[in-house]
Amino acid sequence: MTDNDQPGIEAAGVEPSGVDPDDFRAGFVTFVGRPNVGKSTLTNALVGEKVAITSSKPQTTRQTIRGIVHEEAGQVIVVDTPGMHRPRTLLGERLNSLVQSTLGDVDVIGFCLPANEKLGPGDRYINDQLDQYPGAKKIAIVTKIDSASKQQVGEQLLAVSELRDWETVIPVSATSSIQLDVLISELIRLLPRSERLYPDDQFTDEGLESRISELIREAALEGVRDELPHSIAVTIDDMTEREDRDLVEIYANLFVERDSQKGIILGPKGSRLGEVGSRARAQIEPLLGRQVYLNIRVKVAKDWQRDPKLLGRLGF
Ligand SMILES: Nc1nc2c(ncn2[C@@H]2O[C@H](COP(=O)(O)OP(=O)(O)OP(=O)(O)O)[C@@H](O)[C@H]2O)c(=O)[nH]1
Ligand SMILES: [Mg+2]
Repeated sequence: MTDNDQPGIEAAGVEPSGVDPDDFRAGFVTFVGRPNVGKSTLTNALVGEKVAITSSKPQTTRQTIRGIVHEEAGQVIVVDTPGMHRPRTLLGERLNSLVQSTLGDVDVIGFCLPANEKLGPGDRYINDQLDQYPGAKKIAIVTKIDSASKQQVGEQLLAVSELRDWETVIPVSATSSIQLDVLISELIRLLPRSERLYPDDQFTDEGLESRISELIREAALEGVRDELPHSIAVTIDDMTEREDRDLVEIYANLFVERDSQKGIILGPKGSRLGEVGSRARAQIEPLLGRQVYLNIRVKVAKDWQRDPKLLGRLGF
């Protein structure tokens, strides 16, 4: 029990909660790491709302997405980024440079490394890149500790500690909510004193259309294998509120790179696409608070990941 919990005893300038309003902190944090290490899942868990899509396929995230964590002591703006990797396509190169341009602007970089995989060359490559951003404070986050043994977690913490002089190293699990409060308070501690940067009720700055196209892509990623996840892109053609009914009509395009992939996405008699549509709708309806009619057209944009013109049209 602190003094502030006792009725009538309040230090000057300190609110009953013990938070000094003059010490409010706010700023930007970016999670970086290899694809699939859990950056977006962690972003969502901290924000408390799904602002970024996640999947078991590497390279799920393709844009920087801001999620806002509101706490009494501060506001953490988490910038979720694509995973960094050795690029094999023009898309891969664009994603890496997107991450690099984000890193130059943030207060804190959180390097995510999974507890259940030994530190490898991909991690060392990213760690070396971090030298280019002396302006950002750097912490290491050992993710997915629920899926590793105590010994594995211990060994990973040790290995990670040796990479550089981190401000702190924190083991967490986003899916089992372990140590997320510790991570948030450490992040706030490392941010500059600042006014709130976003209104209290805002959790992301992603536009609605972009969130919807991402939810469709997430639904389409489920159950596809090999190269196909990378080949999927989704755009929204049209979104119309029906005046005669409480309904929003959404027309989306789902792009793949080859005719053979189109067949896989459609499935026998279009059954697979139907499942993708209902999975996506189940997520979009609560987001809009409305009933949704969703029409997804599957189109081939040949080798779009390597085609500068098509990449531009798809928003990269
Ligand atoms: N067991 C466990 N799995 C997790 C945890 N966090 C994420 N995952 C899983 O790891 C996979 C990848 O998660 P994402 O959050 O999409 O990973 P990412 O780092 O954003 O991946 P990219 O966007 O592709 O770079 C998904 O299947 C998640 O469910 C965790 O704390 N524990
Ligand atoms: Mg991601």
